Amino acid sequence: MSFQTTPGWLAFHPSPSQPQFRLPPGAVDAHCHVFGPGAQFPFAPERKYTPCDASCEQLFALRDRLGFARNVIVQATCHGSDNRALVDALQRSGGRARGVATVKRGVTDGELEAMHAAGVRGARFNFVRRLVDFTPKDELLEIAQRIAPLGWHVVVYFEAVDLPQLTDFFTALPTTVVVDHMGRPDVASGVDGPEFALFLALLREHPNIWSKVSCPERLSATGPPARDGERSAYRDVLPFARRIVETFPDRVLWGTDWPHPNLKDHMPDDGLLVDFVPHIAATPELQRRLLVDNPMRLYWPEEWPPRGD
Ligand code: 0GY
Repeated sequence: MSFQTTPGWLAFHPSPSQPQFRLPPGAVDAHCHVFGPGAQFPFAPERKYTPCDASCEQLFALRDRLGFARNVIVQATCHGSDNRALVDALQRSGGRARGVATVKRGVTDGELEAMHAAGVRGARFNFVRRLVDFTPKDELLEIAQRIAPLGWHVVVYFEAVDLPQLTDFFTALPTTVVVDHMGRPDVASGVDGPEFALFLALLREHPNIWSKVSCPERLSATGPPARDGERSAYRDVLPFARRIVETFPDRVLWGTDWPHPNLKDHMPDDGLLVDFVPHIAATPELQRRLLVDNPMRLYWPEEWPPRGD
């Protein structure tokens, strides 16, 4: 099947630069996607956008170029709850990728077990209205109860403005809960503003809730580097990510978000995104927790901590 991309769709960067920041050995890109290829893995009829193809081979080439050891591949909404492209990518990764799927109420135990065997370790609940239709909370809670015995966690994606009405649901979930992209704060409202305070309070009061400190390119108003060759970018997002990393160093994850769906203004250079990391995690210790210890503990617990023999 061939697909026409959404008008204005920006394709991922064709030749990302080599990061200046050297990732610690074993670093995990804990938020990235595969799209199709559509001819092999058709996009879902209920999707809200049609992306360009972005295959697992291209993702693994980026992993190697940037210096990551592993990936966590997150099911994108353009594939709905058809996880075949995700599972195929996990199976082709040689054990170097784990996944977060989208599942619906009708999923069978056998399907969950097959996904687990392929490397799925979480289910994603999406509350961003431009991306998905509404799913009733009782259905999501039921799914969370089904996946909990497998040791999976729940990944949630929402806009900061919706947090007040979602908090009761998040705090009732029986698993670890990972929030995508810092709960998408409006960075113009300030790192000490009431909206971000609510998110910090959620993390402080609920030790099972983690945050990805990813996607400065999505959250920034100041944007990418002003001139060619400058590597410092997305300065307005820095204080938000830094606050979370320094306050909750054992519950943070980072990922590229390749291939960067739905960006309208610019497509980031993934090398520059990696160079953002030492600005939000300033010490080797914080960098190691963010990029290695935390994702390994969550996604490869059988290998973590490593045995010292
Ligand atoms: C992201 C962000 C977006 C899209 C999706 O699954 C998706 O379609 O997550 C977005 O448009 O903000 O994390 O990739």
